[in-house]
Amino acid sequence: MNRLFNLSQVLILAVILISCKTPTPKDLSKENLIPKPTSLIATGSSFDWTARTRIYLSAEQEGVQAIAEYLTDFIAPATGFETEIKTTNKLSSKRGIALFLNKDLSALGDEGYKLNITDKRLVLEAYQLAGLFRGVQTIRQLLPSCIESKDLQTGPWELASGTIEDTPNYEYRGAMLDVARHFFDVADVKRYIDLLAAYKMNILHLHLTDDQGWRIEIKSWPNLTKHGGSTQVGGGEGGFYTQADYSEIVRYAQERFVTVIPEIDMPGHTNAALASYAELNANGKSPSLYTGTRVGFSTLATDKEITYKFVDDVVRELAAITPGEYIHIGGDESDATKKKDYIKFVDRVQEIVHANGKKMIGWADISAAKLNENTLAQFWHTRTKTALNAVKQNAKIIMSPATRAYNDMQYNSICPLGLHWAGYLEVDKAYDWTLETIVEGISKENIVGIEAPLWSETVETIDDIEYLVFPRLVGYAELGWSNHADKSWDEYKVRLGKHKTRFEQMGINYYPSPLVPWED
Ligand code: TNX
Repeated sequence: MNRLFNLSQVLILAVILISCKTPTPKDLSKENLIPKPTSLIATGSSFDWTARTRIYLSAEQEGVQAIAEYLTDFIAPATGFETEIKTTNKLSSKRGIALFLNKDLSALGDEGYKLNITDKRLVLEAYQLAGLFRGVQTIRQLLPSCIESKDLQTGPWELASGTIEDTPNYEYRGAMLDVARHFFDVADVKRYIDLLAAYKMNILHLHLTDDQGWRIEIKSWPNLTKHGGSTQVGGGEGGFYTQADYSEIVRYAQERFVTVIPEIDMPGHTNAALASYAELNANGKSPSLYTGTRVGFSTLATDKEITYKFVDDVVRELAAITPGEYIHIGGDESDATKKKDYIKFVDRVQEIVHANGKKMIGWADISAAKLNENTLAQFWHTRTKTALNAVKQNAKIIMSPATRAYNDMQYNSICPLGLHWAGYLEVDKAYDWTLETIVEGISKENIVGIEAPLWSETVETIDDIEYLVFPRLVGYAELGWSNHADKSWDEYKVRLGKHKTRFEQMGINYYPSPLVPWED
């Protein structure tokens, strides 16, 4: 037969064609990254992640392998690729993906990273592991949205070429979840952590106790969960985390470079504890469990020694399973505690927290007491005096102004979930403010960062959580991370709108605000 080419010639040609496939021109500056990176230079080409792409690590960098595996696990369902991870000491000569720590990049800090993408290589480097992990989230957003799918997709998996150098503006970027008013199980909390991590947030504040429920096992006071954890708002069955459950949450968060900050709200918001142990009550009698939504009616007996034994036991057990440096002691809305008793209580609790090797956070109401310099005050309501008092004492502020940062505020008057005591909070209002100008007299050097609380009086399921949190959380992530001079709602809303398919592929039950130009 008179064939033009024999089989081996065809194969050689095919290999040449595949390896010479011209990269699709792509414009990195047109990608819709959230949070917006610090600096970005586009080079007009693209890197094609194929089934043959490998990830190279440099030998002996502990922890990098786990991040590479997170990335390969993440892309596996949609791409079907089993990306090979290899260690090499010739990193710079390899085609493909390289992931490594670089001790010369200390200027990037703990969470900054550098990404350099050409048609042949994708290089992610950082000073610390957290930086690599944040950079992986950028890689994630540079891939097509259907990378988020759990089902096999066709690709191609091209990333626009260029260079990104990126560091966070604020070190504290968090979200709170109230698991006391309604309880959420470990799987729900993991989902919440995944959503935070996708947008480079680094703090999960768990509001573990309140009038309606005590949600963390304390071995020396077992009735707290046995009785105090047995119900929730509306009278449902409630629930609690064993210490092993909590440790599992902490571990899962750590893998995503998210720090868990546990809150035990005191001396008010304590009905569940008071119902569980009569001796914590001033009159020595236990109240009934409470399943309504009023606030400000309960208080620990601040002049009984047993109260401080209780606080010490709780803080000690919690500190032992909390690797993060902070314990949150609540301190809000203690309307049933006399002011002088409240001050004495906060002073003593601050000492207890320190004696157990941790630093204290409290809602800014705690600034009535004498705050240590390493205590953080979380600003939440419109009484700015609380935050200004804390700053006067050299304490730093976590910004959570209810009118702007409360994920449990309704978007508008027909929103089926949430409250509106601090006003309605549409997605534009939630984004269009700055941390350093929201309270007069408090500037950047006084602020550690931002936190968006989600109180759960009206929130019962993970779908409910997602509806209130998305898309506002994405904006909070940007407010904490990015520092771009041209920040504006009009620019941001377009970028946000382009995350529609991504949200859908991630299975997020988001609020499709009419103010956002959503685009497939
Ligand atoms: C006020 S904000 C509270 C919470 C409520 C919340 C509802 C704060 C420190 N305390 O007890 O759940 O309002 O938005």
